[in-house]
Amino acid sequence: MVSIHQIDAALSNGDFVLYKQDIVSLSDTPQDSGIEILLRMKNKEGGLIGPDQFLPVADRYNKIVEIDRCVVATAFNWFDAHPSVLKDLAFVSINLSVKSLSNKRFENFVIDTVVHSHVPARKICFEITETAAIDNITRVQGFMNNVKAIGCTFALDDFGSGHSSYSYIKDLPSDALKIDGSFVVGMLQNPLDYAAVKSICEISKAANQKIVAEFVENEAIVAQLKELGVDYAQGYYFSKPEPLSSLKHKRIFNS
Ligand code: G
Ligand code: G
Ligand code: NA
Ligand code: MN
Repeated sequence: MVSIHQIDAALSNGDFVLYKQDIVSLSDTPQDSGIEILLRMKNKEGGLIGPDQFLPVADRYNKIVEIDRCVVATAFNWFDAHPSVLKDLAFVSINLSVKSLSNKRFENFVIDTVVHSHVPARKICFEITETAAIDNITRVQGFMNNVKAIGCTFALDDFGSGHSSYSYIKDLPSDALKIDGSFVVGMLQNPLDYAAVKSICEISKAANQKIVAEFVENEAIVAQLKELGVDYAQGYYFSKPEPLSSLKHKRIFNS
């Protein structure tokens, strides 16, 4: 774990770096695929560390909303500077902590950023990641409804694990569920994991939610997910997290 001083220093020195991982459409329309933005932090040695090393510390010191603000600002700045990259992306998912959603000033900042950007709002999906149970459901509903009103969508991240429960589908106006990767990796070996994936698929359909599976590591799982009606897959089978800036060079390899 890093210290809160390192996090503060990283925020003021611009040492947070955006990575991305592909989210691939499982229908026969690859143009529907998108990316998730993933956060990394530069450490003293010049290496990069992942969210598990700094988000728990940031959470304890109430710095999450500042980090989410930094991610949103950096991502929109980057896409406004590289608009052609968006032609190949159906959507860009950005993680927001559920704690940030209870902050009205953060809501105003998000709406202001989306409205003043050239990124089409319909291409932005916010993934709600939970480090804690939602303590003010009315405020979270307000955030989601106001941000949906300008055209963005929402996914419930890591669905089925931690605090994320079926009641959130009833209470929150989400558009997609992301099945927690811990159920997906071993779903062909472990009947309990398979049953969890299947039941989340069933409830997703009943609730008219798109379904995303993460931690998809092989072709056999892809085939099973297609059979269950999963819409999107993300994982090492398709691509590893890589710097967002690598998107600039994508066309060179494609054409
Ligand atoms: O990429 P990695 O496996 O390290 O990400 C682990 C988790 O950290 C993700 O599943 C996500 O929930 C969270 N995360 C990644 N990037 C961000 C971010 O920019 N903001 C927030 N709040 N959480 C993030
Ligand atoms: O918290 P969230 O689920 O958004 O973050 C996903 C994290 O899981 C990323 O940090 C990434 O490094 C990791 N990850 C991505 N794809 C795979 C995968 O196929 N298998 C495993 N085990 N981990 C993955
Ligand atoms: Na996520
Ligand atoms: Mn997840």
